Amino acid sequence: MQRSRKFISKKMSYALRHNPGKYGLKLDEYGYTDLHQFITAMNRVHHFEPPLTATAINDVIANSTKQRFEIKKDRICALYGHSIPGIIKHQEAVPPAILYHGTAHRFMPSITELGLLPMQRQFVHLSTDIPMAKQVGSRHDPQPVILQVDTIAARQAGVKFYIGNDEVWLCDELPAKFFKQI
Ligand code: HQG
Repeated sequence: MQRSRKFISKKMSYALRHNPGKYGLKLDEYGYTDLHQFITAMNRVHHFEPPLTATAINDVIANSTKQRFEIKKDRICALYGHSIPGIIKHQEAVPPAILYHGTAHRFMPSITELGLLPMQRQFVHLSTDIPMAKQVGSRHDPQPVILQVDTIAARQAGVKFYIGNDEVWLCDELPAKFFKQI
C-alpha cells in the first residue's frame, strides 16, 4: 500500500529528531545525515511499498504545511523538534520582538512557577503568529493558552534564540517574567 505523506513525514521526524540510532544513522552537529543512507535505512526499517525514494521525500517536503526538513547537497535534516542527546546546533539570531507559545491549561501552574522548559526536546519552541501557536497548543489542549513572549527583554537578560524555520523559533529555558498570557 502506498503510504500517505503524513505517515512518511512522521517516520522521517522520528528518525531525524528522536532516534537516528534505530536506523543506524549518525547526525552531524547540525542534525544532517546523508540522504541516500537515510532512504536506504528508512526502507530497511519500514519496508515502504513502493520503496521510498528521494522524489517521494521531496514530494513530502513540498506538500507539507510546515517546513520540517531541509535537504542540502545530498544531506537531510529535521529543522527543529530534536530530543536526541547531544545538542543539535542551530543558527543563533535576533527574533521578532514578539513570539508566541501555545500550551495547555493544565501545564500553566508549572509553567508559571518554572518558566517554559524544553521538556523532552532540546529547546523551547515558539511561533511567529497566534494562529500557529494555537495550532501547536491544540495538540495538548482543545482550548489552548496562548503566551506572548517579550524576546527583547529575554535577550537582554541573556536568553539565546535560534532559527528553526520561517515560523518556528527555538530558545533556551525561558523564565516566566518574559511572557504573559493573552
Ligand atoms: C510544555 C510540533 C509543564 C509546553 C509543534 C508544551 C512545535 C511545560 C509541552 C514543536 C513547561 C511540551 C514543539 C513546564 C513547557 N511545566 N509543562 N515548566 N514548560 N511545558 O510537543 O512546543 O508538527 O515537546 O508548553 O508544532 O508543543 O511535530 O513542545 O505544551 O513546533 O513539526 O510542555 O513540535 O511540530 O510539548 O511543540 P512538545 P511544543 P511538528
